[in-house]
Amino acid sequence: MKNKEQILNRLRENGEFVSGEELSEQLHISRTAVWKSVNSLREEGYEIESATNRGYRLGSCPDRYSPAEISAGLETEFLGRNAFCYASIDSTNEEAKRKALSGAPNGSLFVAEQQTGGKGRLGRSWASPAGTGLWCSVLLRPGILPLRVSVTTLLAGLAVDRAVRSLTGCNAKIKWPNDIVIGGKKICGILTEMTAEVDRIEFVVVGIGVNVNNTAFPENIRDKATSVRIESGKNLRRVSLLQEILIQFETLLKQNAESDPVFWEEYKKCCISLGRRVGFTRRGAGVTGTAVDVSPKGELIVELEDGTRENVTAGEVSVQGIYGQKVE
Ligand code: BT5
Repeated sequence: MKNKEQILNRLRENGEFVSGEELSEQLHISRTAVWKSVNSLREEGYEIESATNRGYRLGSCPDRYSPAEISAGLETEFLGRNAFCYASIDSTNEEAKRKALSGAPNGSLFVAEQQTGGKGRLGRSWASPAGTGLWCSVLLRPGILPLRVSVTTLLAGLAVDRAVRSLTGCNAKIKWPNDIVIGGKKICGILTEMTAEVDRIEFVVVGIGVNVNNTAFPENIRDKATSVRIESGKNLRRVSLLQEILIQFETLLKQNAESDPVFWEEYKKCCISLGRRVGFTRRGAGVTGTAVDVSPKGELIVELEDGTRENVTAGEVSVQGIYGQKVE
């Protein structure tokens, strides 16, 4: 561990003033080295108070993604324990896949301040400007996956929903299968990708994009995108949101939530698609109906005009009347 990280840990653990002498003794470095590290931490945005004869005390920490910030107070067992942070990257999903192929462990987290090639489903792009959002991916190896991989997206969706609700009090809803919306606009999208051999899943990457502190959006998504900041009026610490999502997601994964009716009850309560008109394609033809339920496999159950019901998997389903209109 670098001097800087060790000093940060000591100050964080202690919470009060720690003398330069104590730090230098504990870490076996000179007082000058302590002082240099403190200054370097200040340059990174850490507020570190110093007082004669008392030493240094940690004030606020920057809202920047770093392994030290992410792991501070993170109460997970494996999710996010191994964190890779980038100032800029093409796509955290792509990076997660690259690192998965070179052996990154289960639960590894990839997070970037900015993505230059952020992706949505079906080749769509995901706007990922610097400094405002949470653009991250987690790598899951088979042991921890739900029986059906598609359910993983739903678990991640509920984890984000719970985290946003608990940190902001906003009435965040899930648009089946992979969007989180507040007041009719999208704050989050989830992209789950799988790498498998004929009979065996190698790994799954769950990419989560949340608009956290954005105050404006590009023209093409302005009427359907919003952010936690816009909806709650609060500037949320992105690292705290990330930690809460990781805790919630890991809890759901470890509980095998999809085999528990209580999970489905909560999911359906949050699912804004139910009771709405939806459109999807069946054998190349457009079909419309009303979404009435979600199956235990995570499919959307749609009632067609003739009263028959169809189970729709997460392919291309459009839910009408959500974006661009207020939904309570
Ligand atoms: C999604 O796709 O909603 C999945 C988005 C996943 C993004 C994360 S970020 C971290 C990880 N790394 C990646 O490269 N991706 C994942 P989809 O349902 O296809 O929605 C995409 C559509 O949402 C676009 O066509 C736009 O209309 C709209 N969109 C793009 N950027 C947006 C944003 N920042 N906020 C809200 N809507 C957006």
